[in-house]
Amino acid sequence: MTSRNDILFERAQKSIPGGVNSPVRAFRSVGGTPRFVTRGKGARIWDADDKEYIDYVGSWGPLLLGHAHPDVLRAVQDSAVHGLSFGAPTESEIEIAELLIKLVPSMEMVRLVSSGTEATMSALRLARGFTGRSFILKFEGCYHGHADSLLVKAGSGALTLGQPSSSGVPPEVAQHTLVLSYNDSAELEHLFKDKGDQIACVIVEPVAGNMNLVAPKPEFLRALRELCTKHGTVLIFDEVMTGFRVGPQCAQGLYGIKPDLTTLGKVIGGGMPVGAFGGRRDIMNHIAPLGGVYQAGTLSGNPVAVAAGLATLRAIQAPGFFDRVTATTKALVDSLQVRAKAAGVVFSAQHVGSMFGIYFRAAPPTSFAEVMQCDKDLFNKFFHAMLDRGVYLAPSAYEAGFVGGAHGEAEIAATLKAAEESFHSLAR
Ligand code: KE4
Repeated sequence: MTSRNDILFERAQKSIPGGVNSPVRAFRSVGGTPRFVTRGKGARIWDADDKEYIDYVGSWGPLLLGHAHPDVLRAVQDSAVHGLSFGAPTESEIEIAELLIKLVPSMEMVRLVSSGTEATMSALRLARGFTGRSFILKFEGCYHGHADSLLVKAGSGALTLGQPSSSGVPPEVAQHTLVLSYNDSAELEHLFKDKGDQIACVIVEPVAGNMNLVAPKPEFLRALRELCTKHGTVLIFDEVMTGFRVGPQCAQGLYGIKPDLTTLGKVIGGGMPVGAFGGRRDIMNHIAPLGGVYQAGTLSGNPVAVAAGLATLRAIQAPGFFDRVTATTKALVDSLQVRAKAAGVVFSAQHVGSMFGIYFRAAPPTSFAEVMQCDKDLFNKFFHAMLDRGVYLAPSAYEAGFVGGAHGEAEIAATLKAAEESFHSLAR
């Protein structure tokens, strides 16, 4: 019988480029037909054929609480009955701003937007306006959304599709984007010695999650902080993915490094469109209407989206939440490696908090170059073997995976059973 996913995908491609509203969803690198999701509950989602999957994508990170969490649904419904959007300030925006300032160590002021891309794009403009400089520094394989300046050697969907530097970005723009290797402190020292006083900002994923997961070397983050301080460069931690994902105080709390600005998204909206940028008050005071750096948004701080975000941020403060979700992720990662070894498959895995990486390579990569050494074909085979067995991993070798509070012993046991069978199917 023809799958409804195939029928829907064929129909979608007639009206939507690639049949999707975000490229990485198209299964282009893993092959096959994307699953059209009809509903989600807890750690599980169902596709158009009503097939059930244990979900490790979680909408690419936002669903830390799991799908359709009752507290979040109630908050959305309670807000929506009073209207969807006003284009005027609301008290809930003050509440989420105060909560983010309380939870994020470096945040003194914060502005809400509607996506991670808007957050990073705005933070970049703010850093350039604050310093009067034009150069920005990013790292190969890191993805910070699709603003022009940032689509240079980017990760995530750009890397997945094999076009890390997007067409359509004028050379005059791209030339101001400097790119170095993630985790390479020597390159960093050399560049800052040469150009440090011309660099407006460094934007970095404090734990890289868009070239698969690459953990930071402690000396790398320290070098970034020291060099930015020395040269008056704004250090931006792009915590759109790591924010409240790697720990209760984000990556900056986990590693004890204070950036000057932080960008957030995903978890802080709980599945609804919320992004944010914030940090030092003396920098944020340059944002309109206070200062000369313009930034705006019709739906910024949307009350229904903020209600979902507030409910999520409050629910994850529950005693033991982060310990439990981190322990579950560790158990998954450790057990996957045991099963791969038993099947004779060259495989490694690691996690930071509740985000994890799996690699068909003997050891977790510590750089973009090492990520490129992973066996992508074997990943693709493993992806489909797991999908067939009801486990939904990210459809790309260059993405991280996510465990949420709804993943329990049953989900982990079922995942490991599917993995054992999948690893053995690879070895054949
Ligand atoms: P959005 O504009 O997609 O909300 O956020 C962009 C962004 C910024 N910074 C980081 C560190 C990010 O990971 C992202 C978005 N992440 C990808 C997944 N790797 C979103 C998935 C997609 O593009 O469909």
